[in-house]
Formats: sequence, structure tokens, C-alpha cells
Amino acid sequence: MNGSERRQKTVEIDIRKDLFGANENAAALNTEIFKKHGIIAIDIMGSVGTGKTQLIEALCDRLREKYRILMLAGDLATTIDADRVASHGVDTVQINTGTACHLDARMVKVALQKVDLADYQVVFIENVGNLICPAGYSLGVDKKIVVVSVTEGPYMVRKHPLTIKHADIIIINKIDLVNALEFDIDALEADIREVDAKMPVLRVSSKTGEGIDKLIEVLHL
Ligand SMILES: Nc1nc2c(ncn2[C@@H]2O[C@H](COP(=O)(O)OP(=O)(O)OP(=O)(O)O)[C@@H](O)[C@H]2O)c(=O)[nH]1
Ligand SMILES: [Mg+2]
Repeated sequence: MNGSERRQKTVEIDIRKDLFGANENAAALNTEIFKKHGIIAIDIMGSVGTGKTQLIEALCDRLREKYRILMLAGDLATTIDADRVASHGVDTVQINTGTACHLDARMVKVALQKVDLADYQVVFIENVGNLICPAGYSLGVDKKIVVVSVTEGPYMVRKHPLTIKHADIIIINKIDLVNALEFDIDALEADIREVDAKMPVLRVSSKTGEGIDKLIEVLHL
């Protein structure tokens, strides 16, 4: 081979396939881990401030006598949410993602390694506050809840159809504020039905507790 004949090869990387493929494998391992320990795992997603933590607090208050509960809190920084839920007598692991706008399956696996899973029957995972990124990353859970609320304006469902589609249950939270905000909750629910006609949609106030028992029923807890 002389100097002018160089070997040239090209590798095409499909970053999405690569990244999501690796995450799907890690998520499948998490599913196995949950199954092995008889744990029901629930991923709770939604924009910043829709009431994910408050919903988990309300669920923990009703369920902690019945189940041994672990909460994983995903946030870029701080232990604020983990501290809030811990104050309800529930064990927590905070996952600080630094720059990542979502949890991925590997982060959840690392968090699960911090505890003895034989101690738990239910794991609530609060994803990073964001209605876009978390949808693409399976965590290996049994159920995915998306929390929207009446304080985000009327268009968030129409603008984020993919996240809605990925959910198993949609919570419309903060219904105690509907009148004050003159919010058209029927129109929001219709937007959800437009994306998925069969999607279970529950109207909830995590603050007053309205709708929480129904959610527990739907989750078979
Ligand atoms: N009125 C009313 N306020 C609520 C309800 N749920 C949550 N809030 C309030 O909304 C604010 C945000 O609630 P959080 O539970 O912290 O929301 P979050 O989705 O966990 O927020 P991030 O973790 O920052 O993404 C808090 O001041 C809550 O008290 C509700 O059902 N009704
Ligand atoms: Mg929170």
C-alpha cells in the first residue's frame, strides 16, 4: 500500500437506537429485579410543579400501613422531594441527575443497589420535572403515571402528545383550583382522549385528597 491508498471505513451510528436500546436492556433488568422481589414499581412523570411529590405524599399517607414503601426522587439537585416524602415515614433514595432532564434505567438500578429490596413492596419513582424527556426512557416499572395540572394552561396535552401516549394513567391534578382559574377541565380531558381514547384519566386534588382513593383502586393497590 503506498501513501495515496488509504483504507477508509465508515460506521454509521444511530444515536437514538444506540442510546434507547441500551436503556431498554437496563430497564428489562430492573423489571426482573422488581419481579424477583414481588415489588410493584410506579414511575410518576410530569412538568415541574404539577404536584408529583404531593401526589406521592398523599398516596404514602394512605398506603404506608398496608405496604412497605420506597420512594426514589429524581431531581437535578437537592434532596427537597426525598425529604418531604421521608417526613411521611417512608424510606427514600434521592437521585441527583446533575444535568440530565430525565431518569434512565441505569440510574434507577444504581439507586436500587443502595437499599435492601427485600424490605419493600411498592416503589414510587418521581421522575425529573419535565413533560418531554422522561417519556423516551423506560425504567422497567409496572405503571407509568403522567401528572398534568390545571395550573399549566390549556395546551400542555396537545403540545406533548408523545408523553401522554406513553402513559398508563393520566392524573389531572389540582382540581381544587378549577373554579378560581376558570379552567375548562372537560376540554383538557377531551385533548387526552384525542391522543388515546382508552386512557384512564383521573381528576385529583393531591392537596384535599379528592380522587386519591380512586387512583389507589385503579393501581390495584
Ligand atoms: N392547590 C393545590 N396545590 C397543589 C396540589 N398538588 C400540589 N400542589 C402545590 O403545587 C406546588 C408544587 O407541588 P409539588 O408536589 O412540589 O410538584 P412537583 O411536580 O413534585 O414539582 P417538581 O418536583 O419540582 O417537578 C406545591 O406548592 C404544592 O403544594 C393540588 O392538588 N392542589
Ligand atoms: Mg417534586
